[in-house]
Amino acid sequence: MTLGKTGALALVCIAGVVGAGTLVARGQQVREVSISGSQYAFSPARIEVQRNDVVKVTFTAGDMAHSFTIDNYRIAKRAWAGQAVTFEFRADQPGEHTFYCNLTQDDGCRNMKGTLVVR
Ligand SMILES: [Cu+2]
Repeated sequence: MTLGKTGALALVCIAGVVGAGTLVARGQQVREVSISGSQYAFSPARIEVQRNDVVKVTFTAGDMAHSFTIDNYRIAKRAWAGQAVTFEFRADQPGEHTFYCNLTQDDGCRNMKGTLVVR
């Protein structure tokens, strides 16, 4: 087999996977969302996405370390004061999901709550 034939076969394989929708589903959107946590509150406190969107979150902590936690999605990301953390997840569970700060060193963090709406 020549190198040229190998290359052509590889291309066919990649095209097949994409066509089957296993790698990148048709109509899938990447939603970029910026959220900040400061003074015991998230801003914005409500995020709406479409089901199966890939949600790319940039979470920034302001005054002190905070976390962005969603139990149903097994997400728990901590950002240090003045720093940001970026992560992605696929919004495959419809409904309303509470996000909160799970850090325990400060009582005020218990009041940090927001809602992720997956339509
Ligand atoms: Cu906090």
